Amino acid sequence: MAAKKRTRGKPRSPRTKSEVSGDIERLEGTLSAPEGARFGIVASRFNAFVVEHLVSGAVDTLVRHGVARGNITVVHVPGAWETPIAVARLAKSRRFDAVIALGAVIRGGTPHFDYVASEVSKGVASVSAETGVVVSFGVLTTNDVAQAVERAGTKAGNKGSDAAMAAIEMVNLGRALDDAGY
Ligand code: INI
Repeated sequence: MAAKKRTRGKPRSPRTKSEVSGDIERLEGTLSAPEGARFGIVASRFNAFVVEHLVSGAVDTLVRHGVARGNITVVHVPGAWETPIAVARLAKSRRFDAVIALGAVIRGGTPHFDYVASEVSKGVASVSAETGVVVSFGVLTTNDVAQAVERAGTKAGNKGSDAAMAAIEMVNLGRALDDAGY
């Protein structure tokens, strides 16, 4: 069976791997910079010694995949709790194709961690659901400092970089879905 008819002409850039096998159409975002796409990063200053490595990882990944530095905006907030409001402002401005939330919530001796971790994850997820703008989640929630450091560019990779890759892929997937008329 033929692939579903594209309604908006040829994609402007190779942003999707599209493959039809049998009756199955597959659409997947690529990892090359989506043409002209703008990325917002919201980074918390709390636990900055960790978060700055997430920011560097995210920026480095965006740039290495072809995003122009001028298309990246980094917004700093005091702590993870304040992240959703800034993510929402960027998303609702409609001037960003994707927003990347970065932070580090590290468990302490009180229940404070649970409130902050729960609200930042729910808040960021709701912005994505409400606006339809791609929001990727690179906020660490760890039991201790060592686990955070491991995920900020040492032995467990860099979750800022992972979040940036997810953002690129999802912007490309969104454009592919637009092209396919979905
Ligand atoms: N903010 C963080 O980003 N990470 C944390 O680990 C953290 N802890 O554990 O307290 C944290 N708290 C601050 C919070 O995000 C707010 O900035 C603060 O409560 C003021 O609203």
